[in-house]
Amino acid sequence: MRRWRRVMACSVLALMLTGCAGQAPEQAEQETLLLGFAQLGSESGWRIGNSESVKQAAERAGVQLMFTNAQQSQEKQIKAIRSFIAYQVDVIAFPPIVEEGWDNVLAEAKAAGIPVLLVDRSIKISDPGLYAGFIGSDFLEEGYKAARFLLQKTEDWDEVRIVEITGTVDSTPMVDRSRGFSELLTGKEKYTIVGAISGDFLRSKGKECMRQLLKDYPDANVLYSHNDAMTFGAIEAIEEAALIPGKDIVIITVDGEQEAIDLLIQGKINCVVECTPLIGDIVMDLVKKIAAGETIPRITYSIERVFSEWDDDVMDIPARGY
Ligand code: GYE
Repeated sequence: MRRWRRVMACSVLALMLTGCAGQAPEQAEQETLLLGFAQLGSESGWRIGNSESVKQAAERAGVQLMFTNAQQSQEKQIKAIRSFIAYQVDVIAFPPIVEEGWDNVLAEAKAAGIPVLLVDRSIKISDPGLYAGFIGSDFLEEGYKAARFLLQKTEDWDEVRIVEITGTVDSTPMVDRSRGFSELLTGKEKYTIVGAISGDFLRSKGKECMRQLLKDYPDANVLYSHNDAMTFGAIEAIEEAALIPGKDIVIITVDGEQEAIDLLIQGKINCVVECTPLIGDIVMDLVKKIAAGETIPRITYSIERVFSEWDDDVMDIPARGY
């Protein structure tokens, strides 16, 4: 077990970094596990829900949290991790914004004896010993789920011309959601992905991308969007073009934010592949195990479902919480 440490007053940590899970004053001198969490940004409702989940779970679990927000910059994320190393936190957890470029900073964490948990997104790395494990969604499976819905929905169509709005280039969800989706369509002649552009998981860019895609491929009849935020923007562009979302263009989205479920109920979205950001409690469990020197599974996947226009229970879907 690494140095579980005497915790300084929260206000001192807060000077250095934003966000600090509350600690009752009488607990302040107890041995407490200190977790550095380097969030990647706040690009979507999903991400904001994820940050909340981590903060609330830390509080529930009595874990002292140093929480940073890199505002979509890998450089800032690396800087935050370096500050956690300098501060000698017990465990570092972070969702890597992209897959490459982590070798040096993770080698530094290892040299400092600080274990690392990958949350939400994964990495490509030469030495797999540089992190303890991964907790998040199976993005390849999400791509398969999206394709399975489409195959069934378009069974009796002659031609399926798909436009794809992808997430942040070289991020795990972007790579695997694309790969899983196209893998199941390969070799099926009537299916063509006519155009794909990255909308960086942002609502504003989703709208821009869809405007461009409708201009370039006016005969597209399906949109596969890698997250809800971009889908919301794309729906605005579709309606601007006097087309009916969910009818003229079949829409498949990933995440399952409340707003996406509402649009599914309205018939503007046809299929929502769930990807849950509410993984804070599992993160804390794993962090405690790692800090106690226990081995954790290499991969822990969230259990997720698909919501679609064919479900009888769409009206009864419990509030999503993000
Ligand atoms: O789908 C998107 C967010 O990495 C799974 O990132 C996450 C993705 C999520 O911005 O909304």
